[in-house]
Amino acid sequence: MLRQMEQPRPKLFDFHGVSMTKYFTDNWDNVQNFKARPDDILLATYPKAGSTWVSHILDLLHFGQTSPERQTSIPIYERVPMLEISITTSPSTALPVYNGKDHIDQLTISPRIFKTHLPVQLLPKSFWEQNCKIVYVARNAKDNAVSYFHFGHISMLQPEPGDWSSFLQRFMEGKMVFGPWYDHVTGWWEKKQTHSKIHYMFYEDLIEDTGREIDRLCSFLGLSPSAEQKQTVIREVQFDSMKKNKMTNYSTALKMDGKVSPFMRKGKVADWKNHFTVAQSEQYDEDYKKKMKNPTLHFRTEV
Ligand code: PPS
Repeated sequence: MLRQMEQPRPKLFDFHGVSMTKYFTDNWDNVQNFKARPDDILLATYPKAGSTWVSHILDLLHFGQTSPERQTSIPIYERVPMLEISITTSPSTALPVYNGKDHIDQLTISPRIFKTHLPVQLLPKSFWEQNCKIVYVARNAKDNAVSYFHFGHISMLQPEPGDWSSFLQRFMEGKMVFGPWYDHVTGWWEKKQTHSKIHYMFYEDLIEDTGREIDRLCSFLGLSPSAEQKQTVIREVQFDSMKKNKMTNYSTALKMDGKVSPFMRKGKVADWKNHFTVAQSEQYDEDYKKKMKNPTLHFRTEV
């Protein structure tokens, strides 16, 4: 059997018009038949937009007072599992069998909180039928691309990222797991205009003022934490706290090689400036203008 980090990387293929790898499609029929509950809270993001950050915020807000042992004993990716992930056995893989949908079905907490990276058009219909609350987090494309590039080096569930310039080209072409960033953020943004149960957040806003964003989130969720509880949440979700915390920094995750690059890498806005050349940035901005046509959706590439 191959060792964990020597596994072959998965291939990208077209799946209902979106690039995917088998780890997110193998359990597709079950995922599409998922039975949501009206009080479920779904966190949706494009990969690398801050889902772990907001997972921890949501978990602390709901269970920080009543079940504090959760935060010290269960890794964040198990407290807030991912719906579509599915790892099945094969002779060439050393990964344990796991699927997010079964995990969620077995959760005994209420409300259940779980996440997805699916673009809006692929979300199972039960979420709309049950009118669940959905929190969407978006991050500016340049930083999102940089974070995704580094993640490609450590996640065995991703295709090889290649060098930065070829990765950026593929990011612009939408040849990424979960498809084009442009369609993802716009699709969810447009859905929010007609669906009141979607709270759309920006990573940059969270960086700028975490307390303000937690207040907005609480008002969407109908939560009223005490001032003290809110301060505790703000403190525990700071980048440095989460980076040190084994239950949030992914150091316990088998499918990642944190020695190459840590999961909690930088946690900043505008790190793209350390990766994009001037020419790449200009070419990118040109292409961005063509793809991002909705005048109401704005991203900040610095704060
Ligand atoms: S994943 O793999 O899709 O679940 O990744 P995701 O959690 O969505 O995104 C990872 C990036 O979010 C950063 N992060 C944070 N930034 C600021 N503050 C806090 N607390 C925080 N927690 C996670 C993480 O560092 C990744 O961004 P980069 O730019 O790579 O550092």
